[in-house]
This record gives sequence, structure tokens and C-alpha cells, in this order.
Amino acid sequence: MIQGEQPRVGIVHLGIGAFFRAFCLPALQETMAITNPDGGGEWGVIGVSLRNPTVRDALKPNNFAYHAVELGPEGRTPARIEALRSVCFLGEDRDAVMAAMTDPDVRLVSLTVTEKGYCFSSESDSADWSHDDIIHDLAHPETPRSAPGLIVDALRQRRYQGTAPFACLSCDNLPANGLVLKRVVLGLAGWLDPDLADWIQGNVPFPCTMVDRIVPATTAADIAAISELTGEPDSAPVVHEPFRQWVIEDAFAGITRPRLEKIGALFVDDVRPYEEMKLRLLNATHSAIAYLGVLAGKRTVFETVEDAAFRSFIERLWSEELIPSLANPPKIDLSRYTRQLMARYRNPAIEHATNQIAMDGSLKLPLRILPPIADNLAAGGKIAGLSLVVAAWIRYLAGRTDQGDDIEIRDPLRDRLTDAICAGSDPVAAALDIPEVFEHTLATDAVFRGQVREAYGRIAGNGVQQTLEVAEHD
Ligand code: CS2
Repeated sequence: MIQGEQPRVGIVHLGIGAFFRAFCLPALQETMAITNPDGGGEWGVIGVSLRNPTVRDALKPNNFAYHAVELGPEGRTPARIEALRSVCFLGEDRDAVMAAMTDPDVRLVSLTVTEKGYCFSSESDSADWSHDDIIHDLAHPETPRSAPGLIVDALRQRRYQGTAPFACLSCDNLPANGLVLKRVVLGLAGWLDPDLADWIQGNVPFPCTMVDRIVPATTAADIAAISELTGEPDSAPVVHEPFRQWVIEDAFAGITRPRLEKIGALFVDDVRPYEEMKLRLLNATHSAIAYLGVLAGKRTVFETVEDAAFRSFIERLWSEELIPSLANPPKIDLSRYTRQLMARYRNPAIEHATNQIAMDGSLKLPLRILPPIADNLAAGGKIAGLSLVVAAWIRYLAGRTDQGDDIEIRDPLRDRLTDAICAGSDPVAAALDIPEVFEHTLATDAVFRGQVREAYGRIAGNGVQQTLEVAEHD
């Protein structure tokens, strides 16, 4: 809870989902409790929903306060979060969104819009010009609907008004997230007005970040338990694990920022080793657990890693394929990091659904599973375990668990993927030939193709459980 006066708004956040509310907002509130112990502070947040009004409508009755509840070994520990000053839904509150983004007091625009929200194409290393939102934003630059489009429009107005720019802080799980955002923003701006693109290039910082906290979706049971615990009705609480890690590139070009180092955030010159460590050790094994777990009928991460065959598969993935693919970040012991990860997965209070992590695989695999495969292939290292994960993803796209139950697939490329995989007689070839997921060199690598095909044959023939049990005794 914030003592005394409420903080002024200094941040606009695009994509006000559970992760931001369970990770960034508590961190900002804790920072202000240290830097402004008597209340006030300058890092209150206006949240923006780009797609629907659900979060705004759920939070409004409580004046945008909600509970972030830590699920630890001692049970549930709620924190009342009041640093969120308001939430706007772009579809209905566009003027308020633009007023906030052009307010000189706003010095930071942060984002959690997930991988797909960047509309980035690695092929062009810029905006994905065929993306519906990008096509829309180029045709209607004054009423953009993508996050990068909104940033371009706000920066255009700030420049016109003579207002200093804000820093753009991507808090999504993609390598070089700041750079990706910068490329798309510059691509869009350059198309609309090359002078604006030059101004952005020269004046707007896009620091990269690595964010880490496991935030499962809030369930109806969580909502009931939290209201009982706090004695306050709250229809939009969030739940999270105790762990958090925030590494931020110290590159704000003189723009004032919250002093997040006060709560343990690490400001560094180069975020890459940290984000690579997290993507390859945490997110890659999360996806492995997700696809293998869904196929084996396991509902949560906890349930999956409680099974010794799955746990030993994940441990071997770390030691034989993932750690060897990595550069060690300064002062971090990677074996210790993976032991800590397994303990986080085995937190019985966290019900992190395998099917939640499985979504958007066409965007996640190229960021977390395929780069270590490519690196290991180049270095003559092992890829058998990672190939099994790719095979499990293909099998998942076929839409049935090993018990024959339907799988609900959520992915922006869902129809294309499932049509390709279910149409022909060779699902592996059909999947590996999708260029948005598998870049040419990897897709045509005979070793990789062979290992995925072989792994697919094993899980299709014997099921995931038996495949992993046999592998455990190899
Ligand atoms: C997960 C991540 O859903 C997913 O893809 O791997 O959301 C993961 O929980 C976070 O990155 C943890 O920081």
C-alpha cells in the first residue's frame, strides 16, 4: 500500500496484462516506497489495453488498485498495488492514451505486448510489412492500432510540440527486445516521414531488458481465495512466484528513470548474456515442458516435473544441450541457476498451465529452441533433446494428446500450421517447410531433419511418457 499522497504519472505502459501487473508495477511501487517514503513519487502508471476493455473494466470499480499475491512456501502473501493510476482501452479512450503519451511528465513508455505485438520480421529486420496492423497503421498513421504505431504517433506529436521524447522500455521476452522495437519504430517512422525517423534515431533510447518472474493465469479459485484473504473484493488480482530478476541496459540517454536498482534490478552495459541465459535455460525448458506435458495429459508445469522421467529429460537438456550452447553471463553459475529453476518449477503453489505456455509456439520456438539447435549444429554438439521438443510441437499441432483428447491450439499461424500438418502424409516435412518458423539453413540441415523425424516417430509410436522413460535409462 502507498503511504500518503499518490504518485504522479510518469510512465505509460502498453499491454496491461498479468505479467506487467505482477512484475513491473510491484517493483515500481516498492522503488517509490524507498525513494519517496512519505508518499508521492513520479512513477505512477497509466496502462493501455490495445485489444479489449476487460482489464480496464475489471479494475475501475477499485480505482485501479488490485492485489499482487506471492505464492510461496509460506502460502499467499498479498500486496495492494496502487501505482497504477488508470487504465485506458485504445478502442474507446484513444484521446486519453495520446494525451498521456504526449504529457511532458511521462518519461517512459514501457511495453509487454508479447512476441506478436512487435509486428517484427526477422527477414527484413524491420516491421513486418504484410502484418495487418502495420498495413493499417501506414494507411491511418493518426489512428494507429499497433504498439510501435502508437509510439511513432506519440513521438511525432512530441517532436511537433517541442516536448522531449520518452524512453521506450520493452519488457517482453525476446532477444534484443529494445533493438527489435527500435527497428520496427524506425521502419514505420521512416516510411511516414524520414525526418521523424532521423529525430527518433538521434534522440530516443530503446534500452534492452531481461525480465523474469513466473506469472500463471489467475483462476476463479485464486480470485475467491484472495478476496477472502484480504477482506476486499478484487476481481482482477494477479498471482506470481517469489522470484524476480530484472536486468536493464543502462542506456537512457539522460532521460530520468525510476531508481529500480533500489529493489535489486541490475543496470548493465550489455543485457545479451542474461537474456540468452534466460531464454535458453528457462523459456526453452518451459516450452519443452509445455509440449511434452500437454501431449502426456499433464496440466501444469509442477505436475510435469514431478514425474521423474520428465524431470530427468529437462535436466539432461540443460546439461547436454542448453548450457553448452551459452556464453556465461558475468558472475553467474549456470548449474546453480538451473537447480534454482527446477526448484521454481517444483513450487507446488504455482499452477502454471502447460497449455498457457504452449501458445504462440510459431513465435516462441524461433527465439528459444531453434537458436541453441543452430549453435550446437555449428559446433558439432548434441541436438537430440531439442529435436524431440520440436517434434513434440509438431505433434501438438496435430491437435490430439497421447490419450486422444482434443488440444486447444492458440497461435497466430494456427490455421496455416494445422492445415499443413494435417493435410499431407509427412507432418514433419510440412512443419519444417514453414519459413516463418524455420529459417532456410536450419530447415534444410539433414542432421536436424533426421533427428526431428526420428523423434517424431518415437512419440507418435510410443507416446511421450514411454519415450521419456526409455530415454531416462539410456
Ligand atoms: C513462459 C514465460 O509462457 C511462456 O512462454 O515461458 O511467460 C515465462 O513464464 C516467463 O518468461 C518467466 O519469466
